[in-house]
Amino acid sequence: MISQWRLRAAFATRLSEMYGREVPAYDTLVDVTREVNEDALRARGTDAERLGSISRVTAERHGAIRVGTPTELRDVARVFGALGMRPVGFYDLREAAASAVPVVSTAFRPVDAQELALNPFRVFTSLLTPADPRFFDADLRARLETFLAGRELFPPELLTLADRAEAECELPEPDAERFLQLAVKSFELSPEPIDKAWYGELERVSAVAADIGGVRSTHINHLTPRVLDIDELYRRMTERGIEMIDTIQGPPAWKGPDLLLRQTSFRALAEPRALRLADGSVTRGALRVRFGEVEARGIALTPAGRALYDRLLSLVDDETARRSAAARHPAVDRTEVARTLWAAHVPATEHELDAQGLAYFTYRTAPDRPRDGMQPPSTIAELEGQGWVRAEPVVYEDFLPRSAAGIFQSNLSGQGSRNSDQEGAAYDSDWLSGAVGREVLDPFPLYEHQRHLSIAQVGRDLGVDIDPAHH
Ligand code: OOG
Ligand code: NI
Repeated sequence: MISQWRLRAAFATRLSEMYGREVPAYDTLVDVTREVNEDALRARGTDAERLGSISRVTAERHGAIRVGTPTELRDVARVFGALGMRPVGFYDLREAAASAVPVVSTAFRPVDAQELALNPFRVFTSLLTPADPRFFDADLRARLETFLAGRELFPPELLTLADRAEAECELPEPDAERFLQLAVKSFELSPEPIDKAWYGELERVSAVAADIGGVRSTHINHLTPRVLDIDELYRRMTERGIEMIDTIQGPPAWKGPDLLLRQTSFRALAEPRALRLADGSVTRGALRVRFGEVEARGIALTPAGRALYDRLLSLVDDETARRSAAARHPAVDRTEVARTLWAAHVPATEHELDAQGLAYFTYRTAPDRPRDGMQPPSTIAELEGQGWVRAEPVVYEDFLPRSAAGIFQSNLSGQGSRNSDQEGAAYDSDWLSGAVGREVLDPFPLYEHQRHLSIAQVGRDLGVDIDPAHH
């Protein structure tokens, strides 16, 4: 029998092999990532593993896919449900991006700590919003929905196997093999010719809309390895002559602990695709859609920490705009502005982040705790201060809407178009839960739950009732 986590790990590995064959630059990215991680491990020792063992980090990937309809999204949920992955988080990229990105998204991922430690594979999944009149008029919407209703992304055999794997939490070896083959195949780039006029019509609205609704299948858009030093990775990729996007999204490089998520990518590559012309003939063309992303993960922030992060993002925007307006020289370095603001507003140690309730930590009983028969104290702060417990950071397992929009945007060929006179269609997490047919989970309680479990365990270890409040 192949358990869910083994199925998930095997799927991630095979997807990686397939994507490396399709996009050779991805293999370069993975090689450079491995080198940077080995160097980080040499330089920083066990500290480099503070946010996950090197075996977890080396295997860690997130993919990105894009689908067109709620029905397709439901099938995606079945395929990932087989791998023990659930939809977590709601991201509205229509609002976060300046160019036309008519999608709302979630991420499928494992939710409990044990499963995440075994293999944290996750997939950022975006759903097209044809009902948003800022992007699609009634006529285009109708034709788009008809087109989407007529395609099948996943063969029924795959979905049947997926349902079984999810219900039984495992599959017998031959079925697991069949499941993996069919699942990986569903995310390959299709050789089927693309209707050039239809693709072009959608592309004028949005390159993302064309990538989703202009073709008859889905594909993996990128597969992202995790790196321990993203600034170093950016330098080394650039040295190798690979063109990177301008920035690293997310928090700036700074002297404090890694927080949330930092991401960057190499630019979308022109890939040969067969195009069908109006007269029915097929010609060779090229499309720039898929890119290579890399990420560095940090500590998960609490709602208060996240509010601080969001506030800093807008402060950075305002301050950059203010300085640009005042400067004769227009190139104000946003990164520099961000660094200064971070240093001024964010506590630079794990201990302070925890003490101020800004980030999530779990606690475990210290092996060298006092053994003098004294009664342990009952707050986390005292237990930690007196050497009874150690705090360990909880890694951020999710995404950031503004970064995601930045990643989408810096890889789009055109801006697309948006009719801002129209009122946008409203979507939220509940709507998406309805579309996907499963509850889209809020990430914060998941982190909170890990924290609580650890506090309960410490309480049992030490025989005390611990107050779970943040310090
Ligand atoms: C998804 C872009 C966002 C991330 O890691 O934030 C993303 C896409 O291009 O489909 O992958
Ligand atoms: Ni991504």
